[in-house]
Amino acid sequence: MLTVFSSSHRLHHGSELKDGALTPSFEKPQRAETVLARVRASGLGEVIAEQRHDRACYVAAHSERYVSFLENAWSEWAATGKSHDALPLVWPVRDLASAPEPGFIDGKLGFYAMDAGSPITAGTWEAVRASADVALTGMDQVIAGAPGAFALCRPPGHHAAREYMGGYCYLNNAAIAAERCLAQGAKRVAILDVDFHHGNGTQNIFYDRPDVFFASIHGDPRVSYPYFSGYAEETGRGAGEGCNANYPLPRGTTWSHYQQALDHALQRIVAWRPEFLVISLGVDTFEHDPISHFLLTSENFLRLGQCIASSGLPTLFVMEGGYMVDEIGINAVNVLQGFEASA
Ligand code: OKP
Ligand code: ZN
Repeated sequence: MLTVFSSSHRLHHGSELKDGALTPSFEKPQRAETVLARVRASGLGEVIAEQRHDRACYVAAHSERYVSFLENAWSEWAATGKSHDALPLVWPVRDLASAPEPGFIDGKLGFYAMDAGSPITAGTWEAVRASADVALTGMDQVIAGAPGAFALCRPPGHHAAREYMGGYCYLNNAAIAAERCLAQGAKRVAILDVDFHHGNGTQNIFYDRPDVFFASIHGDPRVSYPYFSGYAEETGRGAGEGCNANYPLPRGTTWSHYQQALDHALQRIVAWRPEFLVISLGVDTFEHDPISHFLLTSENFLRLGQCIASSGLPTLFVMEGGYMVDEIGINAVNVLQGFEASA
């Protein structure tokens, strides 16, 4: 299987506000390097660089003003004399939700963010757009006939909604890839999110859409980030009613229980008859992940890839989370090798 990788991811390394303290982000450059090293060591296949895509490919999944914000945020922040990471500190909650976009960077940061987990640094935009280009380049391979491809994206994307960043995510790489299929003539695309955290951003982007089916298996939002979405009752809206499926699972979930949700999600996807499948591939469901609470083993990730292959769909794997840096390469590549062994 072909892997797409961009060295530009190294331009993005920042801090997050965690448990009340500013600390180096769990989402660090070493993550992508570890996965890349495992791809090469395992002989998975060729590794190619990303091809630059038109900005319109990003605006397909986001609003014009949000993409402009991402492009300009660092220079507006730096213009106020600051050189450390930009993080939001005030948000438009409930009764303030219809406020207009502020004209100053401190206000814009909160307006376009769901949390203080997505720092903007000098190199962030260049890394973010390269990550989206990695997903687009991988999707182009699958559209051209590859049965599977791996977009080794960093930073990740599934928490990024049409108009906000959050949870280490800025542009929604999986959503941008799905929009690419539709722009190239596909009628129906499915996205399955197996990251530990609910893919709230992807759900937001496609919530009222009948042409994209979104399913997510994740930690129950009652006790797990992002806390405010991912309930089973969220099934889509309007023309998109019935095209959204959430599988919230308790802390401590092991493979046997996980696999039941996975089989159900895949059955629903196959019955919906999509032309392409995009997997939001987080491996933070691993038993030793430092910020998550499922108990999958490295061997279980091989099974996960096999189950995905059983759908028989052309599949793009898009890297999302996974923070046990010593193991994420093994676990991600296990999914891909499990897929290839049974494709
Ligand atoms: C991004 B991805 C929990 C802190 C959560 C943000 C997690 C973002 C995860 N104590 N911080 O979905 O892997
Ligand atoms: Zn995650």
